[in-house]
Amino acid sequence: MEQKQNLKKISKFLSLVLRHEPQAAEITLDEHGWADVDALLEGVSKTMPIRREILEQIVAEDEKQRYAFDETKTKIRANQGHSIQVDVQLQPAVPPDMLYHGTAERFAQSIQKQGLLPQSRLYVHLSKDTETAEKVGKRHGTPKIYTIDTKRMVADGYTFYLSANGVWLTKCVPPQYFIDK
Ligand code: HQG
Repeated sequence: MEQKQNLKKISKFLSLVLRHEPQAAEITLDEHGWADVDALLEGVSKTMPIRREILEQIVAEDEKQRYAFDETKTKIRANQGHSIQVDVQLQPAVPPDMLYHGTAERFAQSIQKQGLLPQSRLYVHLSKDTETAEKVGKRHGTPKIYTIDTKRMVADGYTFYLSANGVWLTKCVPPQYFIDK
């Protein structure tokens, strides 16, 4: 059994390869974000050798369910979080009336002016509860949580997507949809 810390390190590298820089493992992703599992294992082995069973364990046990195999288990992709242009065939879905975005206080001034922008990623990531948003925000510094009036956004024609691992995504959130608490 691999140590938890080691699995985390591998998972981080997988995120890099499958969301942002496939070239880091000398592989390519297809238009739907899929990587060939054999090519990935071989490419990754130059940086950190991993066995297929370990990859399977990470896909099954990752705490955020970040990755998925296709039905044949010959392909793997990240469920969300990409910065490169791939179409992971997200399904539009109707969100709960409110969603949350965790960020850092130091971004608040800019967010208040511009709203939430995807920055380097394809979408703005929204959480279904404040606990999750808090964790996301802490990654960047002292957390600040925005409550979003998604009901009104839907009424105004904005589209939302639910990723395979339960993250809500949308292209942008203009500041008029922030609910002041
Ligand atoms: C901020 C993790 C200034 C935004 C998490 C965020 C998530 C602005 C940062 C997923 C802004 C981008 C994504 C504006 C947005 N001015 N700053 N107008 N609009 N920002 O990492 O949402 O562990 O790209 O608030 O759990 O923090 O990787 O996005 O702070 O689900 O699987 O710009 O990544 O998941 O940061 O995180 P990120 P995020 P994983």
